[in-house]
Amino acid sequence: MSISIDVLIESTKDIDLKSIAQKVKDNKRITDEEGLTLFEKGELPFVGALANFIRERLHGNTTYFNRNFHIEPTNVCVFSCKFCSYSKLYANKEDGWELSIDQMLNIVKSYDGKPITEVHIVGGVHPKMNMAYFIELMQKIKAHRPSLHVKAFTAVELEYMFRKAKLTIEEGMKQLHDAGLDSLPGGGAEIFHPAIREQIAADKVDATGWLRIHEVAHELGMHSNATMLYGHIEKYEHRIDHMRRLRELQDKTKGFNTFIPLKFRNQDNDMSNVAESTITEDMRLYAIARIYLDNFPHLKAYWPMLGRQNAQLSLSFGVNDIDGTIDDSTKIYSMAGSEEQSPKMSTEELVQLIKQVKRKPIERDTLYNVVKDYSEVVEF
Ligand code: V47
Ligand code: SF4
Repeated sequence: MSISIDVLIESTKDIDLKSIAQKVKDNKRITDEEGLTLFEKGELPFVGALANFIRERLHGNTTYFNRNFHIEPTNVCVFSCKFCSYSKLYANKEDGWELSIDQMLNIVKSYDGKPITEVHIVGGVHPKMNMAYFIELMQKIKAHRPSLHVKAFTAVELEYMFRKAKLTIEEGMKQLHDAGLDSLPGGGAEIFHPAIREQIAADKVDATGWLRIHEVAHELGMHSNATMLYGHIEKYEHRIDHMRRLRELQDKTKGFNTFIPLKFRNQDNDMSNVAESTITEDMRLYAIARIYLDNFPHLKAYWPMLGRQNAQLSLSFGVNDIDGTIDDSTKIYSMAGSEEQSPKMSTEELVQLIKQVKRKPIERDTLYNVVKDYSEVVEF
């Protein structure tokens, strides 16, 4: 059983932390300064108790997952993010892969008859894979399986596509939406603050561009996710700056579904000299994100990156979603040294993982409509 919020407030000596705990109890928004205070002074049990309180208030014991698969059209990329272990520069493209439309459609067809609700399509930024290419892909996927939710393209891929096609964001987004694009994943956000972004992802879309693309998607009625790549050279203030920009946009559009912190992994990239964050820092970040982002309905732990046991642990630090049953075509993390080298988990395994820590497993679709309650299911 979790600690009572009244006991927590009562027993907290530090006056700043006490006042934050009171705000959480009263369902009031914390300020940027208070967010920073949590990073600087909030120990894991304290922030964890607050995040747990918020999670219970929002979702009870429900933990969501979905049934999806990933397609990565290419790992060839015109950009050169320092943390990326996955991309092959266009100049060295012989080392990379490029899937044709038919190959991608065959991946979709390989899930025919399986109860999958979503395809997640994200890859490198290949100069030849343009608007026309992806419009055709969207149309063919929808013609084959109209009910499959297509969550595709980071703002980085979209900005490049629209720029090459000489389209405004509004025009480009509308064309893709009309062709079948349903929502946007949260990638490419990294760290918005220019002082850090210029050091780790200098040549791709900046914060303003990333946020504007998501805003336009929201204006068209689409939903999206937001990520933050943390645990490298950023400071606490940059994390708060990042989350502040997201919270402001969410106040305006209410179009974000979930926030997904992505732990920096240091294998085989140009930032291998940077140590990875500790599990304590990871859990503190989840908890503080849950407290600060009061207008984000969901907080997701991406289990292929964190590993199964840490994903379970995160459910006690504000997380209410552990993504999906991903097949082993997801390479971006395994190539960077993530916990799961071949991330594949059956629905049964995912359900057991959630039940083991006394949470209620609920399969959702991309927009968090309930597909199936697995609390009582024993036969798969
Ligand atoms: O933007 C790249 C990250 C992201 C590394 O919306 C790395 O449901 C850690 O956005 N260490 C792409 N992270 C993936 C992504 C995503 C994943 C899962 C779910 C959703 C969703 C979105 O992968 C990139 C970047 O931040 N990444 N390299 C690395 N070395
Ligand atoms: Fe390209 Fe994405 Fe890797 Fe950056 S993170 S180099 S945009 S594939």
